[in-house]
Amino acid sequence: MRRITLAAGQALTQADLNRSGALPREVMESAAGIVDDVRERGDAAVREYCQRFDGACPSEFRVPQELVDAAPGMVDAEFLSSLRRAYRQIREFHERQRENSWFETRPDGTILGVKVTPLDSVAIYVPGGRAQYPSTVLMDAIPAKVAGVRRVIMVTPPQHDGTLSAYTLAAASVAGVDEVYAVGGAQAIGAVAYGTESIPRVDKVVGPGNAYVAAAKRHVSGDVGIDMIAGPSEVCVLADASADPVVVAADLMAQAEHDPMASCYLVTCDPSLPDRVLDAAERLVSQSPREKITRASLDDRGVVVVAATLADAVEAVNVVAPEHLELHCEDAMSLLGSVRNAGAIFVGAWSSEPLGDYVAGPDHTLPTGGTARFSNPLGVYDFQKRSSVISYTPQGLLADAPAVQAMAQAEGLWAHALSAGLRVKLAEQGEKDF
Ligand code: HSO
Ligand code: ZN
Repeated sequence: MRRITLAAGQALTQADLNRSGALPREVMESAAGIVDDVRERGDAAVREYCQRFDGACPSEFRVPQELVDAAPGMVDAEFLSSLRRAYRQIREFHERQRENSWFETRPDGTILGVKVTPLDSVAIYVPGGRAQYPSTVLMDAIPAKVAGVRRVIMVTPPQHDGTLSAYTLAAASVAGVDEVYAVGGAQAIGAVAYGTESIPRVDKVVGPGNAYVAAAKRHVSGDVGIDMIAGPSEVCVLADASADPVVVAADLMAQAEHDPMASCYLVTCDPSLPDRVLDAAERLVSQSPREKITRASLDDRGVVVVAATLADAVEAVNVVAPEHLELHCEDAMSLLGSVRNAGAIFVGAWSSEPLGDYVAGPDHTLPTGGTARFSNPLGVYDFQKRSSVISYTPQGLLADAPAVQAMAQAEGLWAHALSAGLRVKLAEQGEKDF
């Protein structure tokens, strides 16, 4: 891990972090080419890319519903009951995010409000291939279902034999996904954005994926809704002298093992802690079946920041704006007020980040790459849209029309003034059935 030592009052900078934020141009171009080809040639193009990138292409992209329904019976009982526990807790958490329509009536009877409507159809992208992420199925599908989306389809790359894992299908069944398609990569994003003969076009596509998926989402954005562009996973542990170095090491490794590109940050005001954490990590990592990935992430992308005071350390965390933040400090809850930028905040040493990955309830699709400065965890709000509602009475019209006329005149918009002015006359004549 690279070490940065800050003098008292010295701020961490983006340059110190050396984050490779933007998607490489070759990736953007290649993903755009695939999406455009799928848009033009439909299933035939999807088939070709599927064969080329996944090494297999199912004869039908749609996974028969009987297979999805049967999947919970194919997985071990402990996994299934854990999945159901996770489902309940994630659903309960997301129920609180549901936004309701609201209306208010002015004294003159005019009604104003917001009508909240679920999106008609969405696609959730679930990464696949080597890794299996049934947890991501729950995290992406549950908020959509809680929002009231009628058609939630899932797209995920097939395994080398062209099938999907029973774990992923079981999660789709438990989460109530309506249709499952064994298709991944940029070609899946193109398919759900524009529709093909066998894959439906949807209103929005969400969920994490590799750089090609992210680039494809950026390319289709505007024609179809997207959530955030997800980058590699990140964790930042803010620790003081009270932290247990072995626990901190395990938590850094839990993120590092996702991806050689995952970024782990250790921010501390205890100069002796980093070496103790790194020693512990060295001992643990050799026991990991994912040693290579974990090491690559920690060695190439890990950063240790040693600040002079706890307050400076918290400010450094705000500059990192990590996807996940763990607070391993005495009286961790008291720091919460000064943390401004983080996707999910795990307060206190008991709050292991993997609890949030799987079962706690909050969503694990979170802003990465510093975007926690301005964006949110995936939530029910991503699947609901709002329409303004405006309903005037004659009294309301008479009160507001002069302002409309004056402003329309200033803007040189004659018919705007006419539209309000005509109604003033009608209201004054007491025309009721207009
Ligand atoms: N930590 C990952 C989510 C995940 N972990 C899925 C395990 N499975 C990104 O938030
Ligand atoms: Zn994880």
